[in-house]
Amino acid sequence: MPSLKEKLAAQIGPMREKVQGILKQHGEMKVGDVSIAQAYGGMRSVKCMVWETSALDPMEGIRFRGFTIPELREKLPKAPGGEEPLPEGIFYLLLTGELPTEADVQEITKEWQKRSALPKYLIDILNTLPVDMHPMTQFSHGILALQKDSIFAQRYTAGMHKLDYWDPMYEDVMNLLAKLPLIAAYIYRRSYKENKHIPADPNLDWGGNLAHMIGVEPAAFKELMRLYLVIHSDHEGGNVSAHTCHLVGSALSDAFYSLSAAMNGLAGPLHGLANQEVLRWIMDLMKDLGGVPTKEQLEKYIWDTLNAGKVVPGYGHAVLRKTDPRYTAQREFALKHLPDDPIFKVVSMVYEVTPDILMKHGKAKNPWPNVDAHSGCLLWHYGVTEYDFYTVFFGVSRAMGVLAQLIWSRALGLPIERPKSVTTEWIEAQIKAAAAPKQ
Ligand code: CMX
Repeated sequence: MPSLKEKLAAQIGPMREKVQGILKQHGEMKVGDVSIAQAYGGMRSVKCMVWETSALDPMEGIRFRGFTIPELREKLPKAPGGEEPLPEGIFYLLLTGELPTEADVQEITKEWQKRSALPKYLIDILNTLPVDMHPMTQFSHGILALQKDSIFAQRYTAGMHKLDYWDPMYEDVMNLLAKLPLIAAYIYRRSYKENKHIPADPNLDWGGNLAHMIGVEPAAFKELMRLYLVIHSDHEGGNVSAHTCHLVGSALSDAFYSLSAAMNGLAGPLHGLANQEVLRWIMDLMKDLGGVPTKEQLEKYIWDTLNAGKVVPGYGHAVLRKTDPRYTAQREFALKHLPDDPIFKVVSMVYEVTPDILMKHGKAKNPWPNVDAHSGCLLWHYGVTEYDFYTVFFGVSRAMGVLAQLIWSRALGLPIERPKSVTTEWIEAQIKAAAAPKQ
């Protein structure tokens, strides 16, 4: 059986040839135009980036290398006795485009265990941070600190051929992914559990170990972690965390610089931080309304949120135009494992009433829930109630997608990103020129 790295190495040559052929024969073919509204409006739908690992359809939702979430829940290898897919399997798929065997997945588990030890300097740096610093800030610091040991940066300084970039990038990515659950758990336990830490269990997989080191032992929570880490891993290339990783990496910044930057984008409330905002909003709502609200109370609460000029967290999306399949997967998990949980009840009621209200409100292009509308209630159910931490789980997962793509970006020799910006003055001049009578 070829190792993951050997498999990847064998794919890189043919893929390089394919891309070079496309560029040579069709490089001038147009794939889209950009309007003034898109230039001012966050570049929505502008096709200007290649992202191999996943693709997002507005109506259907995400496909990872062509596979939907239900397909992956069925086809990816599971932990012994488990029903949810192992995150190691999605990483294999994202990187190679092929479904892994049980043996492929076990190899990754072992490889990540081997590379997982946190260096003392990292622990020392984390220990200097205020314990009440937001966990995402601590997480970003931790990832950045590991840059000290970047193999890519060392090999670049020593002098490396362009065609070899992918190799040390692969090594850095594997080292970084191996360590992320330990960094996350370290931050969680120092912030909320009196700095008392739980060592990794060498018999557990990557996701199961994260659950274990957080300190939540029920088997169902390990299953939740595995599902969570799979479904949050990638969402094509244009979202803020993915695009940030891609952009920073294009300057040949290594995986540590690139992922740390990506995490700073994920920490924004319109992106990954929305998962903590959802739980904060639900907790405030339940406090104000004295528990699970009536439908009328909930409708009024949502209108009050909108009328106060705030967003309903967990609803809307820049690309999706229907319920996010990542939401649906989590709802299925809740219906199976925690159907009577009061917060799940509120989440379900919010799902019943919010889309209609957002449609009446008339602003959001997508009134349906996204991934973040559901994740917090599952974590809360198993006792992870510190919702400021939730985006770190998202970050551990998102690292797999953006770093798999980062390896491919270096393998394909994608250049430094440098789109063209324009001024309002330039735009006005274009409008004037277009309106002038033709000579
Ligand atoms: N509640 C209230 N208003 C909303 C809204 C919501 N959930 N979603 C969109 N809108 C508003 C926008 O703020 C915007 O208002 P203005 O015209 O006043 O600026 C208007 O509707 C149009 O926005 P849009 O084109 O539908 O949405 P965008 O592509 O600009 O933004 C998103 C997408 C996700 C940032 C937005 O829907 C939002 O803020 N949702 C709530 C936060 C959230 O759940 N984010 C997580 C997204 C998933 C993820 O990345 O993790």
